[in-house]
Amino acid sequence: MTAPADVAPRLARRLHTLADMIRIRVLEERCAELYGQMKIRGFLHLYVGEEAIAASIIGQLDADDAVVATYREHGHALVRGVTARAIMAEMFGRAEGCSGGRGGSMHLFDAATRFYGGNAIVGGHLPLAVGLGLADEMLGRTGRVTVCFFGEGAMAEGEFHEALNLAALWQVPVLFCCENNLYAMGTSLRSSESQTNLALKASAYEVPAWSVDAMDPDEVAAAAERALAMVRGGGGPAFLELRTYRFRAHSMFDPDLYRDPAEVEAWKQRDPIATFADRLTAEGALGPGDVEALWEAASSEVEDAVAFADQAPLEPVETLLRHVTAEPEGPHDVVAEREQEVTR
Ligand SMILES: Cc1ncc(C[n+]2csc(CCOP(=O)(O)OP(=O)(O)O)c2C)c(N)n1
Repeated sequence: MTAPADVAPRLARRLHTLADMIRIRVLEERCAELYGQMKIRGFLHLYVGEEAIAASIIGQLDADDAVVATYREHGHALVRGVTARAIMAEMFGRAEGCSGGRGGSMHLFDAATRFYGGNAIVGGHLPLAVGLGLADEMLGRTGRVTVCFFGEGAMAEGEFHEALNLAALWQVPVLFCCENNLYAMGTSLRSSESQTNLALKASAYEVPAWSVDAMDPDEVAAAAERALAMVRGGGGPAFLELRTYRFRAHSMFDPDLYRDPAEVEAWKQRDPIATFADRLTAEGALGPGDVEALWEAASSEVEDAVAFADQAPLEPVETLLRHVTAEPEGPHDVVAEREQEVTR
């Protein structure tokens, strides 16, 4: 019996997903250490435990697609193609960072890979995603998808309702990906929402919606493949509820007193990296030493990024006002241009 034609590419994609999950994990565990050493300052929100989502979904995107994420976005940026160096330099606040060192952990941005942040306001980036999708639509760039990642906390915000309503009404090509880790800071979903069936909530706007076990990369990949094909083919927006869990606290400032340690431990038993590596090994897709080699490669990549960030320069004081105020004589003096138009 011959194997279906897509078996080899599918296996390659699954191996890639495992490698990407490991890269995210190593990058972030290193960030936690660097935070303790005060090399990274400010806020730091880690994605540890949730890696299957970014790795499985972003791995399926084309270069022309767009990604918009929250402040828990280091992994999304990394698998989208922002280099570990540019990410780490941004964490360190250095000029070589992907946002010039001005954004830090919560504001990674890279126009070249169409990675539109890194957004700190809960729910604030959902309308941005609809705008990106609408722009693609209006400019006739058919076949493109904007993928928007957000936590379940954002579904309590007005922007969620505005974004889903307009995306559905105008059939905008956006895949909404709700990373439901059950807690918005210290507030559990069940203690704050009357409707905890999030796919049902999304489908109230006539958006096709599915709930997925996001501790299983194969489940996420299958759901994303179906949803992306639908959106890409002109079917309007789609929604995925990705059921996941963060293994660490909300941020480095959070003492994490609101979760039962037994609950955290139970979810850790379903660590997507360990279970997926075991599955691929059991299937014979990975041999002895293969998983260790992936961890070592990720470690080398991250250590190179740390060394790079550590010696990278800060932005000089002289240029700090660039992008803050309009250049007085430059082509971007919007006020003067507008005044000229009015007096013409
Ligand atoms: C509009 C707004 N309100 C409150 C906050 C403070 N805040 C930061 S993160 C967060 C929790 C968000 O939880 P969720 O959307 O579930 O995402 P998660 O952090 O779990 O990934 C809150 C309330 C904010 N940044 N923006």
